[in-house]
Amino acid sequence: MKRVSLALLALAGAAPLHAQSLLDRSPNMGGTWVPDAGVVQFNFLHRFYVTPRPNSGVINYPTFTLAVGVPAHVGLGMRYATKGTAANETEIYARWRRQIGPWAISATPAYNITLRSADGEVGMDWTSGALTLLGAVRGMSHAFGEDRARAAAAGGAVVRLNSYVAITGGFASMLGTDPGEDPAWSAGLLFVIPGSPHTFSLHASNVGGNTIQGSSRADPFVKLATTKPLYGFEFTIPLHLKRFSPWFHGSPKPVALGAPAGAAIAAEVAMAAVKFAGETVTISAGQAVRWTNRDPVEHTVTFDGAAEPGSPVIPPNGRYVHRFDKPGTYTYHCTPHPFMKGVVVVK
Ligand SMILES: [Cu+2]
Repeated sequence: MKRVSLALLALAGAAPLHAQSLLDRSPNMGGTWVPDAGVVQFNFLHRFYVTPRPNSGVINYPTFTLAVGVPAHVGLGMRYATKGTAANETEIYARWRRQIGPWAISATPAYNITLRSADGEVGMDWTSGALTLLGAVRGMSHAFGEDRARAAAAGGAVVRLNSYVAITGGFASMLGTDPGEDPAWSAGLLFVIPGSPHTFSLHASNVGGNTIQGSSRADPFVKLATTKPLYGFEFTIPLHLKRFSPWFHGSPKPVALGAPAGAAIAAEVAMAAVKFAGETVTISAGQAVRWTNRDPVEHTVTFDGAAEPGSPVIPPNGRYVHRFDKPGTYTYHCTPHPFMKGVVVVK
């Protein structure tokens, strides 16, 4: 449980590349994406084009993905594309992922309910510093509503400019293309929203519905409808199941951490709304500070430069007391949320 909760904290914090994020893949590739265990991932992908004047209108192509991470690096998911290869195209899938050094491989058996097709993908990616290269082979038992098994190949790249911004591109093609069947492509910018677990992409593509089949060739219906690519965005929302535990268990039990050792508590600091309330407190040597976690997520009190031993993970409704024996200025932060900062001045 502890390992799971630490993984959740990592996802909630500003450590985007440890968690699965949009910065791991190009818009038309599933990559080797598996949500961390105990996390429900909701991705909203929205593409559109605008019809010409005078009757300008926005034609929308949304794809929703709902996936849950279970132990052993497995994700179970469902995709729903309102205007995919077929109307209301629905695909269910499982994905298993394994990391070996810079390589990650994934196997994704899937079933396209709408097209009654057993689909699947084997994906692989390789990361070196800022660069991730992706490749995938796909198979489908009943491609695009026909009684015909087909295969496709896909590739892409992500270049991370820093921890928060990346550029990406990718392509996919059916193997043995039919006349008039064009490859799929996507290109865009990927962002981590700082201080949040959300990632965001702004991109262009010629694919309407992002299922295994839909993302394997240019969407012929899009091609009929417009000469331009679709523009769009994807937004990722990881929901940590643990956060909902108060719905089922009431308020978490109070937990007291640290050793008061008879010291007078001279200052109280609340941890609320992912901030240390009262950023600077001043006490005298030999006195103690008490931190109280009023957030539904875990925090820590971690001193910069190992000036003092820090706290263990402080659960919701947890308290931590620490006595300061030596005068000085002690700056600290929260490990999962490094943007949470505070100062204790000891006179
Ligand atoms: Cu925190």
